[in-house]
Amino acid sequence: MKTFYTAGHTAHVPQEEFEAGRMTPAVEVPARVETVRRRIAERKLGPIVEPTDYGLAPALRVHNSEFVAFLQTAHARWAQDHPGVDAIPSVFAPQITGQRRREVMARDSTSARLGQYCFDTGTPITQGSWSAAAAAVNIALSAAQAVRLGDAAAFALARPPGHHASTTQFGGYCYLNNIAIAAQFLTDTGARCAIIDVDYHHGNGTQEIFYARDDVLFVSLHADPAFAYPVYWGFADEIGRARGEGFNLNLPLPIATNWQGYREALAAASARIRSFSPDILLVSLGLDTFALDPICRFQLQSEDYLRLGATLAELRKPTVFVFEGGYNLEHLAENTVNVLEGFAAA
Ligand code: OKP
Ligand code: ZN
Repeated sequence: MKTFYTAGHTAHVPQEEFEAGRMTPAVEVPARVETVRRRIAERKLGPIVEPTDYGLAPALRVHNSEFVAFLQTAHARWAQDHPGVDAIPSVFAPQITGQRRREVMARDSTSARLGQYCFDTGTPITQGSWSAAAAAVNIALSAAQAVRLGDAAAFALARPPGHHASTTQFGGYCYLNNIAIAAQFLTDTGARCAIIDVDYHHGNGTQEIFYARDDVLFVSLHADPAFAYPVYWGFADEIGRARGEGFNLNLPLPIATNWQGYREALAAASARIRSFSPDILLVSLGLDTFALDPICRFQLQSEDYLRLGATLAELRKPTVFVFEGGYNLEHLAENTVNVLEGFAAA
């Protein structure tokens, strides 16, 4: 299996996020991808390949163009007034709509723009966020292209992650939705795509992007939003809208879910994917379901990731793995490679 990777991600070095009333050290850091890259090389999983540049057009198929334009210049604008600190929004006013919002936006205030295009305070825009986010998109697209051209599977070892980024908002450590852009790119070539999101957190951005559509299936296993981030999304009654009704499946799971509980939900997810009959499966591969993850509360063990990979392989579909969360730097590489090896061995 090819792994797509570029050192471009190291330009994105968030310092701190605002969480639970104070600034805390960032957990979505360059070492995450670097440790996984080293283990893939050690385990001889396959070649590590630089991505191709696809430009911005694929991202603009799923994201609002003003949102993307803002992301590109946000740090430079912010730095004029706040040199040396990352950009984090401090004002959110979703209730201000219509004419008043247009007036405020016309004033072009960076603070209003940040609040408009972001939904949390945990996703700082750093000097290198844009270039890294754009590189992550190219990684996901390159992995998608490899599978489209006949590889049985490919791994997009990308950061920052993407699954929380919606059409018009960044958040949850995500700026551009790597997997949604890849799925749209494949759909545009005529492939029928299903996305399974196994990150601990609900992929609210991916859900939103495809919510009213029946051509891309979104299935997510995640911590119940009743107790977990992203709080507002991921409930079981979010089933899609209009033509998309029945093409969004959320499987919220309780605190302390272990492999026994996880495998049951995975069986339900697999059944829906089989009935959808995709040409290509895309996996939002978060490893933050691990028992020792510092910010999450599930109980999967390292050997369970071999089982997860094997279960995904049983779907017998060309598969694009796209890296998302996972914050235990000691075990992240082992767990990630276990999924890929479990998949390849099945
Ligand atoms: C990104 B990915 C909860 C704070 C949560 C944001 C988590 C983003 C996770 N107390 N902060 O899905 O792994
Ligand atoms: Zn996560």
